Amino acid sequence: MINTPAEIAQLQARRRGLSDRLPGLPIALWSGQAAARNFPANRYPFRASSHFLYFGGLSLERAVLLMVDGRSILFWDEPTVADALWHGPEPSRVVLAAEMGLDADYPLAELATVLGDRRADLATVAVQSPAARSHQAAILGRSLPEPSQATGADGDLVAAIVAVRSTQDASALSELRRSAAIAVAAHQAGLRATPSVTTEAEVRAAIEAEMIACDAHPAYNSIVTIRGEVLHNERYDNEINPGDLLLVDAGAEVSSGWASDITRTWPVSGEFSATQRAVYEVVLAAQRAAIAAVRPGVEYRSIHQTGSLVLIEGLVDLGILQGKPAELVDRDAHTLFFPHGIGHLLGLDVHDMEDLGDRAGYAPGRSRSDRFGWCFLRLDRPLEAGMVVTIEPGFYQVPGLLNNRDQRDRYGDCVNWERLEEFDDVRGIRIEDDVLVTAEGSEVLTAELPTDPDDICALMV
Ligand SMILES: [Mn+2]
Repeated sequence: MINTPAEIAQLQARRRGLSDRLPGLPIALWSGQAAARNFPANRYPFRASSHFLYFGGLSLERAVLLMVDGRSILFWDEPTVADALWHGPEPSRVVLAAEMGLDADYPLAELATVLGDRRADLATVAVQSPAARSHQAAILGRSLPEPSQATGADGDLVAAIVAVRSTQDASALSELRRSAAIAVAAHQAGLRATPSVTTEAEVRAAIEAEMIACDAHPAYNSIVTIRGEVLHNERYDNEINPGDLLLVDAGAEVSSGWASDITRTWPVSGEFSATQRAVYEVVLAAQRAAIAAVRPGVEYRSIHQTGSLVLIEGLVDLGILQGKPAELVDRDAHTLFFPHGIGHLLGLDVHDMEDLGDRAGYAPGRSRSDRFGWCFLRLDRPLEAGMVVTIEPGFYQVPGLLNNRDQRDRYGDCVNWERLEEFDDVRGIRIEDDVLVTAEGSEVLTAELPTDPDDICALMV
């Protein structure tokens, strides 16, 4: 057995939670299928779509989970003799259906027959895999828009999925904790490796080796860079030298699919310069203030606001910004150095449910701001106990922003440009933890990895 009896009961509870929100509506979730590299048998790694995984509990390929009239049914083709030859023996469909806690199982080709005239009412979520999406369209007899554009029964399904998946149950939390622990160990391995290697690629290797040794892998393309100001830097070809800050944003995906997402920034030499330390302390103060504000009922955007204010206060104290902090925040002056949102939902996906556009991240009736900086806020909802979010403020000197004529005109009076030049060894700093909203406040799932600058450096020896 892969799933324990408690996990099977949890899967059944998830499916009941979904069906109860959509009485009478038949629901089918497709798992998707792997993409070929150059020929079908040489494939990119397969991972089932997160909605299938969440309600089905196993990462089966070319499978459909049907929930209809209080029953949950698996459609999946038994492995062939050739499959057994190349991939070894696999459990039969009936065994897998039992592991998923399902009521029945059929070959995939019987989906249309079992659905019968309920086919016309069927609701689903479009999957990424083009092959699986055409199968969806064939079964439903209609084309499927992107999930973010879903309307009618599909739109109702999206809303119900968001309601169920937004807060994490006991099984999910146990896997999220496991994923967090692996990401912590991976960062520790990266810290230990730094003094003895010369390239970003080697630090990345140490980090990802730790994940792979735990039968996990990166939940997204790791960022391991001395060019931290490139927000989603996915290159690893720089040499690392004393004097550089290394920004590492790396999280694990465990075998069950659950993710973690941690960022730390450390000095390659093992010692922060005075200017690096000063800015690091400002980002850390912003992160701590934001985490301290996390509790049920609080609007996530107010946490972004709190972090931004503390960041500005620190930059005013350092003489980089000038003016009254509250007024600077109102003018969005923090976006010069902290242009992104303070975090996002975390779950099976690192940006959980972002395949649904903003339908998970934004409360009904809300949409993205058109203000620069605020437009990158990925989460704008009141927090609820059981949600897991990241808190990840940063400070970046992005030449394209700081030298932009409009920004210069707008914020020229807020910045002491001469003073800023003294901080030219600070290109990018981000500090990110994974935070569970609890009834009382919050719990940092990644707290085992310190954020204090001395404690971080102590892990490098
Ligand atoms: Mn993140």
